[in-house]
Amino acid sequence: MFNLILFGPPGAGKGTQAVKIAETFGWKHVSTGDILRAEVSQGTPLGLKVKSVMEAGHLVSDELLIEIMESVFLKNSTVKGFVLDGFPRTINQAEELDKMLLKHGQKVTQVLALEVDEDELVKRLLKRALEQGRKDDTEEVVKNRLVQYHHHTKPLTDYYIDKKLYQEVYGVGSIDDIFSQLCAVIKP
Ligand code: B4P
Repeated sequence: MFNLILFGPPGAGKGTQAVKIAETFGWKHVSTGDILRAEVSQGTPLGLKVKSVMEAGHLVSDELLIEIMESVFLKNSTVKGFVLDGFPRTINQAEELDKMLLKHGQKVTQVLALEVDEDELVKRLLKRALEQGRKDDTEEVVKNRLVQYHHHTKPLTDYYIDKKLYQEVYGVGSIDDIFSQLCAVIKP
């Protein structure tokens, strides 16, 4: 099983590229952001719990995310690979992911990080706010999401560099060009 983590700040294009990678390689795309948004829109107990946290641009608790991911792995034990988009986002999540995979005789295979400068990230997310009206794409919340990223998620870079799994891909340019660069470095 190929376990690819697509890493990067909010707005880096993880979701955009993860869909294309999953389709091309026949892997399962798992976006924790999409999973949580679906819970919110369906008004489930989990959705009610996380709605205000997400709308403020904060991270949902590690406990909940780990529970969600455990059930994703259990339900998809026969897939050829996963493209993880938006998970892990904290060191604790990364450690728990390693443990979860180990239980099934698996490990993280590769971590690809999309590198995009902050002005471009803010521009993209504010554009999406106009187009899609996502509640966490307002200027104030976007700034908070970037703060959360630098504080909680960016430190994962060293975690994966130490494991020799981490590779950067420049994430500015056309979606197709970035996709080609990603495909060139994915080694299934
Ligand atoms: P996510 O849904 O993961 O939100 P994101 O980081 O903004 O990534 P997204 O996939 O939306 O952006 P993308 O780069 O694809 O998370 C939302 C919230 O859920 C978090 O804030 C948190 O509260 C919660 N959450 C999720 N996972 C969690 C976890 N593990 N732990 C705790 N909490 C968690 O695209 C951005 C925009 O750029 C799009 O409009 C796209 O069309 C555009 N774009 C993409 N590529 C482009 C390119 N090359 N050029 C121009 N525009 C481009």
